[in-house]
Amino acid sequence: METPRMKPAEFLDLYEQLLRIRTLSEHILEVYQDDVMETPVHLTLGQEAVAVGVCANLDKDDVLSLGHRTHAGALAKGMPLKALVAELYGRTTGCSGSYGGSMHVYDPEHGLHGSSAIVGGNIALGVGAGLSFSLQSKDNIAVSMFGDGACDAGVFWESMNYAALAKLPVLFLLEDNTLSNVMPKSKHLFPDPAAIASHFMPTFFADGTDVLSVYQAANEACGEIRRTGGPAFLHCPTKRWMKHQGVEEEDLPFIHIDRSKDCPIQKLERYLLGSHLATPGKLKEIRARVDQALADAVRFAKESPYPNPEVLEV
Ligand SMILES: Cc1ncc(C[n+]2csc(CCOP(=O)(O)OP(=O)(O)O)c2C)c(N)n1
Ligand SMILES: [Mg+2]
Repeated sequence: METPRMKPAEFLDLYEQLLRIRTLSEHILEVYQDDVMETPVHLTLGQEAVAVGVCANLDKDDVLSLGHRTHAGALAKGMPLKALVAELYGRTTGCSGSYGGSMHVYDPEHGLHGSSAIVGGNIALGVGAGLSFSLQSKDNIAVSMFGDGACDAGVFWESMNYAALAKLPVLFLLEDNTLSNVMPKSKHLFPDPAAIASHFMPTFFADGTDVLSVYQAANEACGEIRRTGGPAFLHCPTKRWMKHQGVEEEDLPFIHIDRSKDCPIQKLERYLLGSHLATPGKLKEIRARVDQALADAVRFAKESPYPNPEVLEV
């Protein structure tokens, strides 16, 4: 892989973003059993690199369309941590005013126009955003981010067909953790979506556990979309560390995870230290900043009000 051409500060920013998402997951693991978050959670533990590597190539006005597994994408696209944490705690200051929870996050200011728990549904919403950009002659990109399970849905194939026909600036981002809930890909998906996509749009591939690999591939894919105005496909195999939903570790016998080798954060740490882009002291400083930001966000959430039941009266 070609090493991305970035300034040292940009490498460190990727590190901080990965850590911010991971630290939130770890907080959820700590408190979830206490019933303080009345929302199902689909954690992004181990999968952080896909969203971070792609979003580092996007502008604020570019759109990211998310499914049910939202935390990494929302934060990487720029949603303030406080807004997401308050939403998880069910407070009115949350990104969806407490009505959405983990699966329905909303922050149009940062290109997050709502996420969908209908598997595959958000892919078409991303295409709609791409159509809107195209009709307005804007050179923005819409990213539809989805899992291998969503590739089983007709809407996935229809969306790619339409985006290619109408030449829309859409990045189809496959975050492939090889699982649809507990079902392995070999049992739920026959074709290789990237191989088929490659017949009608430029197709890219990245190691989804390596943020630099994702950054580089997304950089090329986004460059292609901005140059041609048409769609591209990016396939990122990754690993899900937790069960599909909730806070228990994955224990499917056919899933093998090495928490050091497969960890996007440790991978980047090794690269930063090995190439002298950061010192251990600098990384420690970033970790402290991220911990403080999470503590502030949790305090903000806990001090925020729950919704007033009267708002539900018609
Ligand atoms: C249309 C539809 N069918 C089924 C479900 C139930 N469901 C929720 S998540 C999920 C698996 C999705 O797998 P994938 O798209 O690979 O995403 P991942 O959870 O792996 O991130 C399923 C089947 C749903 N929410 N919507
Ligand atoms: Mg999956």
